[in-house]
Amino acid sequence: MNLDHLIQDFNNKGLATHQKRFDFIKEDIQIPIDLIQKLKDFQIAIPSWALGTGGTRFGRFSGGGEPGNLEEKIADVGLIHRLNKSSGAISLHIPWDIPSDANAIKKLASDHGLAFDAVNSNTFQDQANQDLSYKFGSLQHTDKAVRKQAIDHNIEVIKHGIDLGSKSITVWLSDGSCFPGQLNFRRAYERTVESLKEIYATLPSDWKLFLEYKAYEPNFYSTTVGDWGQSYSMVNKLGDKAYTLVDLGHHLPNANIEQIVSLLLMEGKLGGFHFNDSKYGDDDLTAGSIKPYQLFLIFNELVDGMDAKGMNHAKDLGWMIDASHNVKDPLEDLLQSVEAIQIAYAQALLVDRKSLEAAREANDVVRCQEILQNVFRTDVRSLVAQARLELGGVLNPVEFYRSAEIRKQLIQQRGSKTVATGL
Ligand code: LRH
Ligand code: MN
Repeated sequence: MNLDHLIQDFNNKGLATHQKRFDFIKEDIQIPIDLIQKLKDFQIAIPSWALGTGGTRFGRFSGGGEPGNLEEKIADVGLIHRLNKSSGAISLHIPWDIPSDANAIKKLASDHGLAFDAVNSNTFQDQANQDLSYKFGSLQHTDKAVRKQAIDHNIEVIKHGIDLGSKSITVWLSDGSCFPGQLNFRRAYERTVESLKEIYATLPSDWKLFLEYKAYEPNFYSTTVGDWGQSYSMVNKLGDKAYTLVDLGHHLPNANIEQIVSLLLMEGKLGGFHFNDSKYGDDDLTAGSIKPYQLFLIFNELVDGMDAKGMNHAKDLGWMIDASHNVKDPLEDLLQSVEAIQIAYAQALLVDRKSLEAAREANDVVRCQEILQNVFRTDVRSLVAQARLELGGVLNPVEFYRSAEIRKQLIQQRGSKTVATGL
């Protein structure tokens, strides 16, 4: 789908309005000279399992035109990246997206300007051709044979990642228990660490292992990697290539995620993110759709902590979305999430850290809030749009996606009943 001319026309129509907004903010506030370049360098990976309509146990309402195979998923991520020029990577989930021909898939992805971010293992479902069940867990399982099966799967996933040029694996374990007394917490922890050590031992020298924690679901009494502390303690036992991954939806209500991020970063054990938003549980909603101020506060700690360590914002952490779309068009939802993340990052880059630290040292609480909320209440969308424009993207991706009737074209090409593998 060559959209170049359509995009040119669309941008030309919106250029005058954009320029007026961009000129206004440049007059209104001091824009750091490298801000636009930082936004252009900041790429957010799209999950291969979130390009179709998600669902819950109560129902799934497919929207049609969904990708029916890995090639079509790569085309959809390529489309998102063509519009926002900020989604230059795809994160695969194995076995949902096993590449039949890794080199062909790698070529197709690079044709779309895409790299492969973290590969994800899956020991939270039993596959048709699987010998032993993960009903009672995987790396924690009481049966050594089940643990071995799960370890071998993760090693297999790393192999697929190596073939695709990925440099990291994300391990999320649904392991835990549903009832008091069901599990020996210490044994489960020790078996999980022993199993992770076998996986870690096969990591190439330039790879990272991300250990993702989650408070609950599908287990509802305990989760063996249930919070940042458990993940942090485990990755410290594994070694320098192991880090904790923060999925924003994996916390108990009202957890202070920005504080968790600040401490993991300080300890050098923050690996990356699964961005989404939630009101109650692991709702996997559009990033910034429920708690945009929290997303800003998280990026405020990220910019502060990364600069304190001289880290490269674009390269040194894993920036990935993990969402599920029950009522929105998956591509529109993902375009909105990337926009919200870019806005939070742009605002965090505008925080006057010198004045903030001075106010903090002076315990001028009101001043601290004023500094943060002045930035949070600053409309930075023209800065994000300017970065996109300079990369050849669209001024307003969602509006363009609709005006070009892209979903209609996808339904004409793929049919209304296609179902994408994933959640
Ligand atoms: C678990 C999770 C994990 C993925 C899955 C698709 O809730 O966040 O990151 O493997 O969603
Ligand atoms: Mn996740």
